[in-house]
Formats: sequence, C-alpha cells, structure tokens
Amino acid sequence: MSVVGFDFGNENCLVAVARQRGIDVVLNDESNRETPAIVCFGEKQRFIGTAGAASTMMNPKNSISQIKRLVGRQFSDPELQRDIKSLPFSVTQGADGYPLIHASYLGEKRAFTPTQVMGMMLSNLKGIAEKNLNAAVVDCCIGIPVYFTDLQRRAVLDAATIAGLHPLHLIHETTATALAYGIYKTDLPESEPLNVAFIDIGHASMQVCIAGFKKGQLKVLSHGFDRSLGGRDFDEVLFNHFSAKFKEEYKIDVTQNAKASLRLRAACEKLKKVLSANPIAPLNIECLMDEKDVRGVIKREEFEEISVPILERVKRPLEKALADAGLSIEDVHMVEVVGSGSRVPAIIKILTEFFGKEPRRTMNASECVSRGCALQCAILSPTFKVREFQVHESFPFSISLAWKGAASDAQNGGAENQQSTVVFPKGNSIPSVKALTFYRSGTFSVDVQYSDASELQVPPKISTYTIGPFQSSKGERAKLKVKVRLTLHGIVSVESATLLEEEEVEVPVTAEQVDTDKASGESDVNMQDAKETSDAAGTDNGVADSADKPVQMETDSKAEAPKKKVKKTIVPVSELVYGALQSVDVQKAVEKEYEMALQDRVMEETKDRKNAVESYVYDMRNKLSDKFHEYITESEREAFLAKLQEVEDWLYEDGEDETKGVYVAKLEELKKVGDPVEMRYKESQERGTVIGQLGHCV
Ligand code: ATP
Ligand code: K
Ligand code: MG
Repeated sequence: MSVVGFDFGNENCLVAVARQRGIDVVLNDESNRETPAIVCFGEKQRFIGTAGAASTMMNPKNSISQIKRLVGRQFSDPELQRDIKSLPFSVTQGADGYPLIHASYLGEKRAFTPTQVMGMMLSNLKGIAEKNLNAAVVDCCIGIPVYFTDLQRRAVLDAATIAGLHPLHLIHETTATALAYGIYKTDLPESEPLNVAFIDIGHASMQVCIAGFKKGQLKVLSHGFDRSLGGRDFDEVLFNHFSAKFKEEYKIDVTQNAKASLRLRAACEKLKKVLSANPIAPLNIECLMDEKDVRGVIKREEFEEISVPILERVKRPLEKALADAGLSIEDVHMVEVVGSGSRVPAIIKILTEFFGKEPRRTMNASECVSRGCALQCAILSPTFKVREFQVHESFPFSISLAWKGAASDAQNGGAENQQSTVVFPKGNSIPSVKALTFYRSGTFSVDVQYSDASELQVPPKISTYTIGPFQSSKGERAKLKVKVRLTLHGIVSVESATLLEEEEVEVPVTAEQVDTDKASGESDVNMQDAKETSDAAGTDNGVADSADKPVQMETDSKAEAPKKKVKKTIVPVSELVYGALQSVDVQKAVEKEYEMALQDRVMEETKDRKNAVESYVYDMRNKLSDKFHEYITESEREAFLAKLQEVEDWLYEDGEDETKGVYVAKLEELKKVGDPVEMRYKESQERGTVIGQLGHCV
C-alpha cells in the first residue's frame, strides 16, 4: 500500500510520502514543492497545478481556483456568496441548490461541481506522488480544516473517489501539524502534559489547536477558527485600496475587468510579501487597463492601518480555543505558528501580545501539514514501522439525534413531540460509536443534526435515517438498538439498527454468545458512552422513547446462568444525506474524470510526439553536416536537407495543430530516409572499433 499525505490548500497543495528513511515532501513536474490549487480548462485539454497557474492570466474565466472554499457548501451559503464575488470564473446555483462552476472546455460550455474540480486537483497530486514513488497510489491521508462540516468532509471523500484515492483518514490540518511536531520529540514529559498552541494562518482561513503532549502521545484539547481570515484577505484589502486609488488617479475601474482584477490581485499578493520583510513596497503594473501603466507605493504602517478590520479578528479564535481547553495563558507552554499567511508581521505582534511570549517557528510552515498527513498514513499502514505515538483527536462540534415521538403521541403532541439528544458533544473523541435504544411499533426516522448550527452558518439538518420495516413478535412496541458512528473522518452516520427481542426461554451463557457480543466491535469505552447518551435521552423522553438500559445485553452475557436469551435481528436502515452526491453520481463523475484524464494524456503525448519531430529535424540537420557527412551522397543529402526544411516549415504552419498519429507518421517518414544513413555510420564505427582493438592486441 502507498503511504502518502496530501495538504490540499486553498492556494498551495503539498504531497509528502513515507520512505524507509523518513518523510519526504516531493517535487512536482516543475520541481516545486508547492503545487497551486488551480484547474484551468483549455480548448484541447486541462492544465492543472503549476501548468494551471501559468494559464490563469491568459485564460482567467476558465481557471478555477479557491476550490476548497466551494466544496460541500450550498449556493446560498453567505461565505460562498462573498467568495464568488471576487472570483474571475462563473459560479451559479444548480437545480439542487448547490454551486456549479462554468467553464469552456474543448470548445464547449461545461458545468462542473466543486467536488469534481477538487477530484481533478487530487488526481494531479496523486500523479505527483506516483511519479516519485514509481508505484500506484491509492491509500492516503488528506488534511482538512477542522471547521469542515459533515457535508464538506463527505465532498472531500467523493473527490478522492473521483481521483481514484482511498483516504484512510481525513485528518484535521492542525492535528497533522501537532503530530509532525510531537512524534520526533524525545523529551516529552511523563506526567504533566506540555501544552502547545498551534496557529495555522493559510490563504483563506485561520485555525487554532491546543494540544497536550506527553511521552508517546498527543491529546487535542480544543480548536478555534475563523473560516474567513487568511492571507487572501490582506490581498483583498490591498486590492480595494489600490483599485480605489487607480479609479481616482487613472480613471480606470479595475473591478469591471476580469484580467485587470486578476493582475492587480496578483500584484497585491506580491506587495504583501514584500511588506513582510520591508517597511515600504512599490507597485508597478504595465498596461493594466485601457493601455494605462499604473504606479503606487505603500508603507507597512499604512497597510496595517487598512488591515485593522482583519487584524482585530485574530484574537477571537485564540480566546475560544483557550476557553474550550480550560486553560489560562500561563498553561500554554509553547506557541507554534505555521501556514504562510502568518508571515505578516502584524499577526505575529498580536500573537505575541496575546500569549505573552514570542510564537516560535520551529516547524516548516508550509510543509508541516503534508508531513503530518504522511506520518498519520504511515501509522495506519501495516507496512511501516513508526515510533509508538497516539493521537487523541477531539471533535469540534456537537452532534444531536432528533426524532418525533411515537405515532400515538404525535396525534396530540404535534411539533412539541420533536425530541433530540446530544450524541457526540463538542470535544468527543474521534472515532466513536454510541448506541441509543428506541421503543417503536413501526418504521420511524431519526435526523442527525448540528446541536448548534449557528456557528457554522449551515442548515442544522445533516441527514435523515429511516429505520424499518421490522416486526416485533410480541406486537406492541419493539425494542431497537440504534448505533451511531462518528468516523475517523469526523463524519456522523447511523450505522445499524437491531431489533432486540427477549425470549422467555432461560438458557445458560455459552462461550459462543459472549463472542457474538465481542464481535460487535464496541470497546468498553463506547458502551459507557452509550449509557450516557441513553440516560440523556431517557430523561426528557415520553413513554414511547424511553431509552432503556442499552447496556443490558452486555450485563446479560456476563451474568450467571440461567438467563434470558436475546434474539437480535438486523433492521434495514436507509440514509439520506442532504446535499451529498448519490453514489451513482460519484460513479458518473469517476467516468467523466477518466475521459478527461485520457484527453489530457492524449494531448500530452501529442505534444511529446510533435517535439520528437522537431528535435529530429534539428538533430539530423546537425549530424548531416557533421558525423553523417560521409555516409550519404551529395545529392541525397541535398534532398534530405530540403525535406527537413519542409517539415520544419510544416510544423509552424499546417502541421502546428495535428493529431498524435500525424506526428508519429511524419517522424516515420523522416526516419525512412535517415535510418539507413545512421546505420551506415554505426556499422563503420563498429568496424573501426574492432580494427582498433585488433590493432591494439597486435
Ligand atoms: P489554506 O490553509 O487556507 O487552505 P494554504 O495552505 O494554501 O491555504 P498557505 O500556503 O499556508 O495557504 O499560505 C498561503 C498564503 O500565504 C497566501 O495568501 C500567500 O500570499 C501568503 N504568504 C506567503 N508568503 C508570504 C509572506 N512572505 N508574507 C505574507 N504572506 C505570505
Ligand atoms: K498549504
Ligand atoms: Mg494550509
């Protein structure tokens, strides 16, 4: 199996692989460690990553960036609405209420889901890993922001499927960083944990994680985030500043011109980077719009002044993380800053003031997430031996289960009959399984929802599960055990429902029965969880839903014989996840991706074959006047040179844009003339060598 970690950034993606001697961040085709998250749709193929970034300026409307911002969100999402205002490509609302990205591809107008585009990007990253490992890559770990909703997490999994990847673990980016920090430390305390705050400021968002480290383990204590506070917000501030200035000074409205906007944004990003190291920075763009060259300059002080609305927000996620961890400032022993967006000096100033100590940069700020992901993948892989290190992850939101009371109550209760209980409270460990017990007489449904959707600004309902049909042998209300799982990826689903029927026959405990209970795969911890949950559900429940002793089975199996036998029957559960792709749609997307990848490959090969013809022409021309000179007659040489010239001209004219087959045939045509010459040359060389050797022997 492959051991690969992907950091899919809003701006930059990194790929890390595990090799026997350690973790390496690998280079892409252009020999860069960072690959821009851009998919550009062209007339004949797609350009992805570095090639995509190179095409952006020429083809802004078809260059899709900020992919991570768009996945798994409704079109009406206020953040998405804000984001798409500054994007050069078109995003509209699809029939299902989710965004569609429009681009012209192969000369046709096409629409893609953000998940599909993420799949394209992941497929490119997968290719980078495969080239470096020289092996197929399927198993991997992918970093995700801690604030990703259930739907966003599912979208990443779908995108991975489209790319032919199988993520073993979607890991929170800050946790990956914490893992990469802790696993190499040999001096971690035995008892009192070392508390470290990790702050990641990327291109579009800020994440905070406080983790406690002890020898051989890390425990995530809390999270904090601002989903819209990152490097690009500073670019935007500068962009607004200069576009207003240029409107006044040069009478040009950059915002009305996609290309000019793109160029000014890119220049502002550069300017921001210069300001991180210098007190003042210039901005010059030639021919920005209406043939006008523009000039500007800004001091770091002024930049910080106009950035106050952003900088003011840095503290809030820090305060929240601290409060949720139940720590005071003095309890935080170390502060580590990562993410390239954190290079803005004003941010470091705020962090220093807040924590009362200088934040450190001991980690590689751009690589740590990908490294942590690869480490996590290595830990999960049976093929790698990794130093014993446990990661106790904590879930950032509260998840509830909601249901309607039983039918008889519904008739007089109506809406009041809606009940809910928190299944996974904020801070719950990941993964986790909990069980709830329901008493029902027929098919019923439960909703999985956010206990507090307001902090996420999403509709509260995640999914609905319909449980049934089932038939209780005794009629009346049957007892059902419903298992809810919080997966390693931080996705919640109802995993199974079991009908429990106590039979009057008294039977002694058998070894077999104990085994069956064990086989259910729940640890003691989880059973304890289940009890807590059901207690909570039990308190405010009516008659119908009293969640009664869900751990009874376990006590039964441990009790002394004789005892009651419990008959277990699996009850069907059907799932509806709001906004998630149906598996048939994912399958269709997989096929489409296959087609597009094939087209890209054909085009790459075509370019390759065309280059082969071109280099043959140059190479042969040189050789004909050099080493092949004596192995061809004067007239033949003249004719061949003319032929080569003719082909060269053709390459720049009629043959500029031909199919692969045509270039292959053209090369064959030339080789028919060239090969015999080459052959004669080689033969004479060999003869020469033999003679030479013989001569030497004598
Ligand atoms: P995210 O974490 O939001 O998904 P990402 O991982 O792609 O995004 P990073 O690569 O960590 O983001 O950071 C990119 C941001 O850092 C960009 O906004 C970039 O302009 C900014 N940046 C890079 N170098 C500097 C610098 N020297 N000074 C200021 N900002 C910088
Ligand atoms: K990154
Ligand atoms: Mg990042």
